[in-house]
Amino acid sequence: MAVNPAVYGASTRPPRGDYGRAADDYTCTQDYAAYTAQDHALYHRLYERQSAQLPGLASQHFIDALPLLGAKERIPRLEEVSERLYRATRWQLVAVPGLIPEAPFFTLLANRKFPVTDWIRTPAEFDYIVEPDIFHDLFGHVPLLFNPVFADYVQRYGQGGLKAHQLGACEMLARLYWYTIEFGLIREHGALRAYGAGILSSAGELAYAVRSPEPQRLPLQIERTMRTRYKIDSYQQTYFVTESFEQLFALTAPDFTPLYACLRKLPEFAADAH
Ligand code: HBI
Ligand code: FE
Repeated sequence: MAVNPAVYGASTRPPRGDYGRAADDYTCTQDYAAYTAQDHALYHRLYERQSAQLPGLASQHFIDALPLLGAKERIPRLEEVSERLYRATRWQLVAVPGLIPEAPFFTLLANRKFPVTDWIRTPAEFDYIVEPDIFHDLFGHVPLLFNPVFADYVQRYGQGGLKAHQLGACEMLARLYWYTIEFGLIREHGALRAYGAGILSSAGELAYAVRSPEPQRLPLQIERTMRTRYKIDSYQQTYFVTESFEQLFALTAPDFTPLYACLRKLPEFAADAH
């Protein structure tokens, strides 16, 4: 695939969407030497901006685990973080070229391997990026994989995903991912906090999700999340609040097969339905 110089500048790293370098399971190697000084500086700026606004807004589990990512001044080596993570919860990190199809994505999660996109956004995308990049995947997702209960939840989600794939129910299960792993809120000591990676890696949505009177916040309920559509190009209008990671894990214990059959007959909720 040709490199678009307008997007990639002088960087020698492979372009986003270059899946030619990926193995059959969609994993690739993190070409660490290809990151430019500008790439590392951008990671540092993103990290500084996000970490400064965590107190009072992010889950304490997330805040406590964040330093385990290592130095904030440069893009981490995935292998180093992976080794630390493996010692903590037996999860590993693998590099991927970007979004991958559902079946291989679920297979990795079911095997306690978290796919991390290996490229970083451009400086022009400092405030907003459509696809996940290494900052979203690492900063947003990896800290909570150091939490044993949350880590088990993500694995169980992957196992459920493989089953949903066979049942043609990925859309319903993807909503559960969206409203928990990406945009979940949690109540900690009576206060609302964010644990979803999409919120935690967003410059503006963190304060909005936790504090704004605008969006509605519903108690986490599997049936309702699976019936609720979501927007990918704006802040969420509905968030779901869990009481604990234990509750999250317990809610996903049942086999969803009969639930999918039941939900197919029910109407969906719009992203902003009350
Ligand atoms: N691939 N790399 C990557 N990261 C994701 O978050 C991701 C994906 N493929 C599929 C996918 N997410 C969604 O279908 C999940 O909801 C279920
Ligand atoms: Fe994500």
